Amino acid sequence: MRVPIIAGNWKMYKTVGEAVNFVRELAGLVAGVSGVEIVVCPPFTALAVVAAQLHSQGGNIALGAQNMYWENEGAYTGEIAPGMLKEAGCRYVILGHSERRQYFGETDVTVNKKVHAALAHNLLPIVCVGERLEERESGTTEEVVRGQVQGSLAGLTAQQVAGLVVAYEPVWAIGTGRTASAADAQQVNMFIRGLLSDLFDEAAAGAVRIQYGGSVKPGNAAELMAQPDIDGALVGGASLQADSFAGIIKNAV
Ligand code: G2H
Repeated sequence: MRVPIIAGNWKMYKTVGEAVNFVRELAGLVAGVSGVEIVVCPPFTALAVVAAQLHSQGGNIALGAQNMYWENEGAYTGEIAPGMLKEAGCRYVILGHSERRQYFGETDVTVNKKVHAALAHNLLPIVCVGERLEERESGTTEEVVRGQVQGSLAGLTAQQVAGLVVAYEPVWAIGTGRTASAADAQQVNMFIRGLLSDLFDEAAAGAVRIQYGGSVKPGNAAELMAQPDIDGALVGGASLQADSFAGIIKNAV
């Protein structure tokens, strides 16, 4: 039985003050909600204060980061190390988001290094994969996703794969208001689970949680989450207002 995981990817939004107010409001809205794991992923600057706020209010919200570098420390101006995220209170880290791939040159090779580094520091990666519009239209979705999954998860053990999260985010559905249909999302998530069974083993594939991401809203969350291979959502725009994020969370259970 996989517990669904709803993660809010705030991207480059919210100041420290806004972040603290947000988690205070969200806590009130989701108090007592069970059967779903809730994660917020603020910008780096707000991680420590949000961690402190989550700790002081108690409750059921975990913390994640949106990216990290794979080295433990060093002369890497502008980068953040896995141990720093752990110390700041993170349990999760989003890796290989399509915006990182598109604007910051991330590849399956760099994502793979980050995945290994995160696991070595007891951070659970949320590994993002997904095809671009032209790839979907040319019928290469599965080929693209297969390459990303294979490359990003290379060298992991089945046990490590069982504990992480994969987010299927078709690039054409991100921030566009255009959501993949529940059936389309289910089809790719099922493909990913089958692939993980081939690459690792059936137990890992059965345990790994595979989210859908791309314009998830309170209105479409229930149908998406009802699909057998969709185990939660990675939510961008609709995670920035506490009421809409809480609506998605409640519609996921
Ligand atoms: C996809 C998603 C969150 P949005 O990037 O990762 O964003 O929900 O705004 O499409």
